[in-house]
Amino acid sequence: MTTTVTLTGAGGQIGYALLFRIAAGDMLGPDEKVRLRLLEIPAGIAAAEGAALELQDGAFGLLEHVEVTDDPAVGFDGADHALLVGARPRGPGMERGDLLAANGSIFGPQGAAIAAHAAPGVRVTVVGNPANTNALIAAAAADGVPAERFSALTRLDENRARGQLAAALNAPVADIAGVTIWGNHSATQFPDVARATVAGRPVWDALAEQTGDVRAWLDSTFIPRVAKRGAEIIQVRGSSSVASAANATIDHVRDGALGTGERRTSAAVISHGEYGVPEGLISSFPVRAVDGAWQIVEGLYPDDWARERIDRSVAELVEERDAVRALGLI
Ligand code: NAX
Repeated sequence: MTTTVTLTGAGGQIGYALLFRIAAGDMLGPDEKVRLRLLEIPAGIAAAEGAALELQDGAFGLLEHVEVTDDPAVGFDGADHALLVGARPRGPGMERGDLLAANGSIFGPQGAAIAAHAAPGVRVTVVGNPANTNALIAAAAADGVPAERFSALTRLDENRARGQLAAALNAPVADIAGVTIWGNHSATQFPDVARATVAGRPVWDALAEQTGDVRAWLDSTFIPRVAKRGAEIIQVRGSSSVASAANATIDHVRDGALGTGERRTSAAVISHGEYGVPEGLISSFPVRAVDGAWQIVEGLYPDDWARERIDRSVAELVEERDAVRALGLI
């Protein structure tokens, strides 16, 4: 079997970090051959072509073919997985409305091209920001492709949260499970540890021993650190998160494709009203992946303290949806 993977923004930083891991089999497994389609805008074509040369030099046994194009019809042709990484960053003086409009003009046509050219079972992962709303725009434009096939990345936030818990509890990160990211991939997100465990024991109990007042620690230290980690990376590294973002994308797509079993993770997927999140929003939830499809895990009722924080992030998603609706983008 050969899987066709389309990557937009393939000439960018995350693209460069992703391509070699996909070719090495980290995303779809060590037995799955891959055909790569690198979709860029004209300004990014040379960088994508350079990456394609290096892919050839990697002599990856699983990599069957690489195509570089600036034509979405060619880029999405036969795509089984579309990774939408390329996006328009916020420029100086750009208002939020301008940013949403600029990205709408990318993700709308890409959604339409996916509907027209991708494989019938295509699965779409949106990384480019604002990721949730870009996914909403792409899904709305992809006539005939169920919105359930679209997801946006909040796995980086979950991985960051697990990393912070591991550090706080002085435990191996592999022992931390069951963290949920709710809402928007933005500073309003709510990283929820209420049902998280460390080596099978409730994280909450371990944190209580460590911090005394768990909620105070979450509010003052943990939540802002996770939610603003992107800014921290920029400040320390002088450049945005790249390898960790690519790693989370690999984790997300691999889980979606190969399944999670009983393990829960987080992804932004379409709401059917679960947990009171308005229907039709692409919001982050606790999820599992079964038979190639994301399923929201129900029954993990948040308490009032968590509810308030989830509602705040969901309210931001409603605002973003209303803004793109007013712009005629959905
Ligand atoms: P770069 O600016 O390095 O690369 C973006 C690439 O996309 C450029 O090569 C550009 O030419 C290309 N591009 C722009 N419009 C395109 C279009 N219409 N079709 C195809 N390609 C197009 O950014 P990079 O650091 O790679 O980040 C990519 C996106 O990921 C950004 O929007 C960034 O905000 C977002 N992120 C999302 C994260 C998440 O967790 N959801 C975390 C990391 C990252 O911040």
